[in-house]
Parts: sequence; C-alpha cells; structure tokens
Amino acid sequence: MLNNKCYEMMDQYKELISRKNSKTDFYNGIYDRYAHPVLTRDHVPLTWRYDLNPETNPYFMERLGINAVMNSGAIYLNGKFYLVARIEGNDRKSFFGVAESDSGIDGFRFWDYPVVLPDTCPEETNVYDMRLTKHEDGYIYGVFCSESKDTSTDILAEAVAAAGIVRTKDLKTWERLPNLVTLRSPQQRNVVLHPEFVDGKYAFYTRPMDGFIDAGSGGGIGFGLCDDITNAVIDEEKMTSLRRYHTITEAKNGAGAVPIKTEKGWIHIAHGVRDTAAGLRYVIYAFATDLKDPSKVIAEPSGLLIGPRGEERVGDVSNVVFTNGAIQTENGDIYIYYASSDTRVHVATTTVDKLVDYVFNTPKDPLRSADCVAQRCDLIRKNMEFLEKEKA
Ligand code: M1P
Repeated sequence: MLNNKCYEMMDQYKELISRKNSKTDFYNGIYDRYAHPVLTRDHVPLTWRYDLNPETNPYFMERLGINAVMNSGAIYLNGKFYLVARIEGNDRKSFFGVAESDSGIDGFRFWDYPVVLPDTCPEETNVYDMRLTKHEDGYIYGVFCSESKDTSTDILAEAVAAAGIVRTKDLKTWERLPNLVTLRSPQQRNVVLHPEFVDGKYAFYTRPMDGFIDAGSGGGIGFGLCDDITNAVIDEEKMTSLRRYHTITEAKNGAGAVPIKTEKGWIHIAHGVRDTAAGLRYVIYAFATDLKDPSKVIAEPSGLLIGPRGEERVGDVSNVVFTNGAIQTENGDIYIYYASSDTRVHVATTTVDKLVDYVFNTPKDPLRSADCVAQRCDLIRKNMEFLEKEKA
C-alpha cells in the first residue's frame, strides 16, 4: 500500500503532464511565448525522487531531490519532439534525461530512466548542456560540457570545462567518444557540432575560454574543423560572432542551438552575456552565416532576440535566458527551447520565414548611442511619411 501523500502527488504529476499550454498575449511579430514552462523540476517522475516503499520510507520523504531542470538539447525524430534536459539534483550534480512530447509545446514526459552515459572519464565531476546534432554521417551526436576539478591549483572552486562527445542512433544507447581537444584554447564550453561536413571535415562551433568562468582573451564564438570525430582535435579556431564593447555579448557569448539551414544562410540562435551591478545578464540573440562558409557572419540583427521577462527573471541564477536546442518541423515551424534563470525550460515558437526576415532585415547594432538615435529617427521619419501617405 502506497502512502496517501504519494497518491496525491501522483495525481498532481498526471495533471501537470497533461496540462495544455497556450500562447500568451506577448507580441513582437517575431515569436510567440507560452503561458507555462514545458519542463520544470516537478516534471521529474516521483520514482526518481522518492522511495515509494512505506517500510523503508515511513515519512514519505524526498530522498534524492531535484533542484532544477534547465538547458535542453532538442531533436525532432519521426514526428515527435525530444528534449535532452539538464537535470540538476539537490546535490548540485547535473545529468541528462530524455523527455518526449507530441506537440512540442506541452505534454513533455521523461522516460523511465535518466540517460546513462558511459563512465569513461574518472576525473569528470559534472556534465551539462547537451546539444544534439543530427549529422549527415547518420549519427545523432550529443556535445556537452564535461567539468572536472582543476588539479593544477589549490583553489577549491577552480574547474576545467571541456567538450564531451557522445553519439547514438536512438537516444537510448550512447557511445562515448574522447573529449574534443582544442590545441589553442585551454577550456571549452557551449560547443556545437555543425550538422554537415565542411570541406569534408567535421565542423564545431567552439567557445575559447582562458578560465572556467571568464572567456578572457576568447574573442567570441569560434569555428574549427577536424578530420576524425572519434579523436576530435581542432587546431585553428576562426572567430564567427564576436564579443563587442557595450553590446549584449560584451562579457561572453556562446553557440546555442544547432544552426538552422535556410535558403539565405545558416541561422544561429546563441547567447550573449553582459555584466551589470546585479551580476551577469544572459540573453538570446540570433545571427546568420554563409551557407558555403558557416564561419562567415553575413547578418547580425541588433540586440537581443529573447530576454528574461516576468517570472523568467528569477531563479537559481537570476536574469538568465539560455538556449541549447531548437527544432524545425517539416512545415517550417520552429520551436526554440530556452531555460530561464537556470531553473525551468520554456518554448518560443516562430517559423523559418519569420526568422529569416528577422535576421536579414533587422538593422545592425550601430554600436554608439548617437548612431542608434539616428537609426531610430530614420525609422520614425519613414513611418511619419508612410502615415501621411496613408491619410492622403
Ligand atoms: O548560469 C548561466 C549559464 O552559465 C554558463 O554559460 P556560459 O558558459 O556562457 O557562462 C553555463 O554553465 C550554463 O549552463 C548556464 O545556464
């Protein structure tokens, strides 16, 4: 016989999983926001958290609590939406869980067990933020942050971030490959595998960093090629989307979702970070790169695409929105999965046509207030002239 509270919580869980989501009245013409997050810590099944046996858990205590569900890789397979979410236990360790949904906006349900990755790195302490790439070589790759203690220093909190690589065909059986080696960058996080070969090679978006937190001399999102994914080594990292003074990418930036191929170019949805008196602020932005040379930026709309709004602004690491997964369906719909404040996962929906229009027709950041005012005055003047004509 189960504890009465257990029955109650099972009912609440079912209600949560079957809750319908709906668009909010938020409007910017670019994407829609939704009333409810698609994944929260309450979406994690009770069997992962509680010992359901009253003999061994008479008070029905949560034995292995979950603190947050956040940054999720995303993939669309056989008409279903899959998220590989970062799940953080109360013990601060993250791991991955696959959640699937028919609609992409609600009904996400975790599979019975979390992802069990081959334990090939004894020094690895934490894993998080998997990007899922359906590669033209036939595999689905997961590239994630593999974090270890920095043993070269006595400072307790110092860590080393590297890009771990796994591959699968079904999201169930995962083969672990050696971590990516970048010969010129000591640390890596936010690494994304490009879905196509470039010049016959595997291509990665990287984020060169001098330290665990600071990008340091890292100038932005990098791009590098390697011959062999089973022993991935990148020598040169070219710069793509740059960090710039007094912009949303001043402190750092990083690749997010796997780039989306469109007729006009690859569309990238990334994150940019600036420092404020209240700490770092993370926003999501977009840019496009050349179809033949995906390292070459060809369009950069000004400013942020998605910023933390309302309750999204508050959580474990407040004032953060972060994406590492987006899905494009056959009909051109786009689902951008983003986490807010390192606490829960949301979806924003748009279309390929809208994203292309946004990325290619939104003006660039002119980088100075005087020029921004001129840019805005130009828009106002054109609008005034248009309104006059409409009246006539
Ligand atoms: O806490 C905000 C984010 O911080 C890191 O991103 P970045 O490497 O750009 O600083 C990541 O650890 C990410 O998981 C986290 O959401």
